[in-house]
Amino acid sequence: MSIIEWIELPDLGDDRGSLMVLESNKNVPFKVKRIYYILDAKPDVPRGFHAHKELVQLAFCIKGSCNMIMDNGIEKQQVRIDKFNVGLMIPPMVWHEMHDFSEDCVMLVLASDYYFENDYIREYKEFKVKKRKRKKKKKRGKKNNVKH
Ligand code: T46
Repeated sequence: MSIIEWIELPDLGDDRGSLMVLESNKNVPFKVKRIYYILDAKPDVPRGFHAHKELVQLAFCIKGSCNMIMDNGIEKQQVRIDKFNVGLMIPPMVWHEMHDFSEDCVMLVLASDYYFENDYIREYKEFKVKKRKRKKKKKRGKKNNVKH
């Protein structure tokens, strides 16, 4: 399964301008509990460098653009978020980094939970260890479910 999942919003606008709508559990595939935005990010100062244990997020550059590196511990991909109506899903346990912000970039992020610093894994080594542990646990679960 790809680590890149885009959510595209239809533009409900008309000749007065564009209009985009985000609705919990409808076109946003989770219940939104928090919204934050990032602006005036410096083009040469990357951000992110963490994974979340449980949090699910959806990120749009409603203005401008930036690169996002997505890394699930096995596969790593870089995409450019550059359409105001196309957001990138950030699932749990995906290491993500934002690079090369355009000067006009306004990033809007919808999150499935309130802010808990405890949910962050900010050390790449720790992220890899946790991924390995989860993989082993999943394998064990599958083995135990095998019918003989
Ligand atoms: C993410 C990427 C895409 C809060 O107190 N409440 C909040 O809701 C947020 C988002 C941040 N903070 C505090 C935590 C830090 O002391 O604000 C400070 C800066 O946050 P951070 O360094 O985590 O910012 P980014 O841009 O590296 O990451 C942010 C989000 O934190 C993160 O969840 O996935 O954007």
